[in-house]
Amino acid sequence: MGSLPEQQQVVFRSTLPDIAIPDHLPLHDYVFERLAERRDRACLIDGATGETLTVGDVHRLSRRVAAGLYSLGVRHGSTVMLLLPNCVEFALAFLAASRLGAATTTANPLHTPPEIAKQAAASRATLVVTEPAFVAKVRGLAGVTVVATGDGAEGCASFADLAAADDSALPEAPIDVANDVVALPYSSGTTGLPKGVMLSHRGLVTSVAQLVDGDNPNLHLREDDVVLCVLPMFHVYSLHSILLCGLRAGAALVVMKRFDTVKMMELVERHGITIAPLVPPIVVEMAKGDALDRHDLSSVRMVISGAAPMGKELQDIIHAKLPNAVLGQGYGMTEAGPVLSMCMAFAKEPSPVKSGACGTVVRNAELKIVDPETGLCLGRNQPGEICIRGRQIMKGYLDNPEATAETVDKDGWLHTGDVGFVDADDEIFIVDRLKELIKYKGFQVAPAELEAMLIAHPGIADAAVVPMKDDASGEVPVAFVVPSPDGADMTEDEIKQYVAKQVVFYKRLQKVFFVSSIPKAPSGKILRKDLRAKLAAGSC
Ligand code: 4UW
Repeated sequence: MGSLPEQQQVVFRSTLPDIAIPDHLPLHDYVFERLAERRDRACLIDGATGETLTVGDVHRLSRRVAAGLYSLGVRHGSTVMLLLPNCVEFALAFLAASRLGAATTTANPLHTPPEIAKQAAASRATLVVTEPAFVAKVRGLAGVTVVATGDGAEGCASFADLAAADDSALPEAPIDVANDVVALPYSSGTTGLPKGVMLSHRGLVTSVAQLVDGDNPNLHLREDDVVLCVLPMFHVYSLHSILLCGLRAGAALVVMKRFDTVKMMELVERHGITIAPLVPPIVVEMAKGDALDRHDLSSVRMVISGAAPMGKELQDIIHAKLPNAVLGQGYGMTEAGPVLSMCMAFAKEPSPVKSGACGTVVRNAELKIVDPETGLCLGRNQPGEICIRGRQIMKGYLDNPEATAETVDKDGWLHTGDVGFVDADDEIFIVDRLKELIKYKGFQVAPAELEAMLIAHPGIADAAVVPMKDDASGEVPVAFVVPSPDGADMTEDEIKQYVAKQVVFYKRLQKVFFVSSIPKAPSGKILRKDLRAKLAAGSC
């Protein structure tokens, strides 16, 4: 990837000064740095039972779980897979793996067995922690130890036993903070299939610090804050900005297993939740109906949205319904470590922001906007590809140097595949996406994965999958399919079923259009923009 001499670059920085960020602490030591003074404060609250673990409990239990995982063979450099809905055990297992110098790869427990098997194999996971309900999905994985939470499951190690392990002889792992991977989420990035995103201890420490550390933190979480944890921890937004930022700031987290509007509002009332990190589809749900009016949500002082676009109209509706709360957006991407920008109205000393903006670049980072055609840097108010540089970005994709080089250039700039601009007040607006990615309620759908599946069908000669706008979900995947001679009488339903059987619900095709050819560039690249334009024009 070409780049300009540094002096020709227009680089945007945070409006806040840089801060000192620890570069020697492993992630678990960093989040527990103030353990001594916080030992008795509430840390993780189970939303269903109200059971509360203090900071001291979480620290102690994560050490014991580490000892338990060690006894099951997890070592420095191993990979552990968490296949869990939101639960306290998720946090304990993540911190325990970090302590051992092992990486955690997170997966949606609703994924199908083939999807899980692919990620387990690619990430070289040797141990999976899951709930009894999902044990059947991982029984077939060769050479993988399965740990079950709750009441346990036959043939599995029990999480309760791990949490009771003797940690007195737990060896100190020789963690190299700059290089050892602590989290290995999967993301398709700008193109292709899902890939393991290597986030190091130092990278994640940097990204958390960029939000919550310093005298005037960009995301001001306080020790007396109660943070709603309804977004799935297996996604980097929740893992980073709820779990890790919450732990670092010493706030309490209310862990909710699955989303339900009314239950969520009940929890807000019961626990006096002050911080609500959400995604636009949940905000849409809240804006609908009168549930918001029937509950007292006056404790909420901050509503954070991210992972998908939230327009000005929606932001204005919620603002009118929750006048006590500051509402704003953050912008993240798994590969960016993950946060690129955060709303400045969330800072300790806030500045005013505009509806529809997704924040200002975080501290200790550089952001530029590049013309995708020429590679030249653009100035304010000119839309182009958003690029970010800093210690927080990923080390690279696991076992995939080519894809890494396509995403992070030789000067260290990560090219997001998002189109946006920076306005006169340093606020970032995202206006389009160059990359293939489809986002269903903030979840990633990689077109390449569905296209490979479609092309493997004997009745299909060629296929392309693109996003279609959808009010409830943001975007949904739809396919353009060229039938082969064998597939002349195939129906839309047959194709939808064929895909649905193999994938998690949000990757299901919502529509199939039969076409005689797929538009392609001379290089063979699918002209997705043409297909998206066709959809938008309703000419399919
Ligand atoms: N507006 C428009 C946004 C926005 C957006 C993301 O699944 P990934 O890889 O990652 C994420 C991470 C989101 C996130 C993490 C931590 C955080 O604090 C925060 O803000 C509160 C958000 O979504 O998908 C990355 C892609 O998702 C789109 C964009 O295309 C990006 O490249 N995206 N945030 N506010 N689009």
